[in-house]
Amino acid sequence: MATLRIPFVDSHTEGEPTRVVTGGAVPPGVTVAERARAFDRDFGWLRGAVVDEPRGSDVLVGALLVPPSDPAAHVGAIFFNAVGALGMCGHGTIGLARTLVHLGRAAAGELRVETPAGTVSAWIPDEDPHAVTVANVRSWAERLDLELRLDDGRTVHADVAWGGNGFLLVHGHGERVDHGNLEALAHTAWMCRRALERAGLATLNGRPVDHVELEAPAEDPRNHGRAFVLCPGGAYDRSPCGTGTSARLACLAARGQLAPGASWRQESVIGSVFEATYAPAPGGGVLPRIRGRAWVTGEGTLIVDDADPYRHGIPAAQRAQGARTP
Ligand code: PYC
Repeated sequence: MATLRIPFVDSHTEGEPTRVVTGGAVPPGVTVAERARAFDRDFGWLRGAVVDEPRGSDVLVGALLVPPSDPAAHVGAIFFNAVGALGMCGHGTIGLARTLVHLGRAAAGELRVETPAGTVSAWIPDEDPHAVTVANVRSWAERLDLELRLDDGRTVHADVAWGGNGFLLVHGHGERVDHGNLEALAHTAWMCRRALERAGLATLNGRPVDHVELEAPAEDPRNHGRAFVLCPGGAYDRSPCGTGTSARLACLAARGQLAPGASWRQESVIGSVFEATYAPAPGGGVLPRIRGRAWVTGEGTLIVDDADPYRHGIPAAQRAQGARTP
């Protein structure tokens, strides 16, 4: 019987986990975007083995290290979750940077990471063993103040924006954005996503608008905003979501509500915080910078035994109903 061994390092970024796969399979392609398409097409077995139950969960984001095509990049990374490859992942980039420091493969300074959405920089400071600042890809507001009618008759207003992934940012939803209200938040977010699909507006930049951010005022007076973020597979982001915060900066900038260089502190639904700023981007939109903290939580080897019926994960259809299901 063959046994595949997959080395990994786990971390969490402001509560949201990342599992970096440090060796093994490399999907074919030249750019990381091409490799991510090959990953989605032919490497479902690896995705399932790394992030699906029983080794992982819907919450977990994987990061597969691949060779970059951008000569300026130090490393390539395909971020992925229960559904497939992501365009970019802010919390994942922070976790990846801290993981590479932990492994002795990166040091204080700039780490450039090619992702499917473009090359981003992770700035690793000398003075703080957990912080990383990510200079994300260009982000922009595609539509502001869409009116959407939900299945339950509510009307909400929402923006569509790109932050490395496609986001629907919803205001006026009437939900309490706190940890005690997760079921209602997930239900409302799914209804928003369905309403966007009905409106025929669920793609942007050739990618799905599959992340939903329910906005709310900050609870802590030191912060500026709060959000519940529903990820494509149905899990909610425990961190404030780096690409989601980038999308929010783009909308704030488009409305003239946040000046370049001004600080925006975004709370997650569990109260963890990313600190963000932006510079105007040539060609429109913003260039976000997101600062957060990550901790390495484990390292080891996944064992994928040919005799194990769930070696490539438990298929979604067989998993318990609940968070994944609208
Ligand atoms: O931090 O960008 C992010 C992210 C995307 C999905 C989960 N986290």
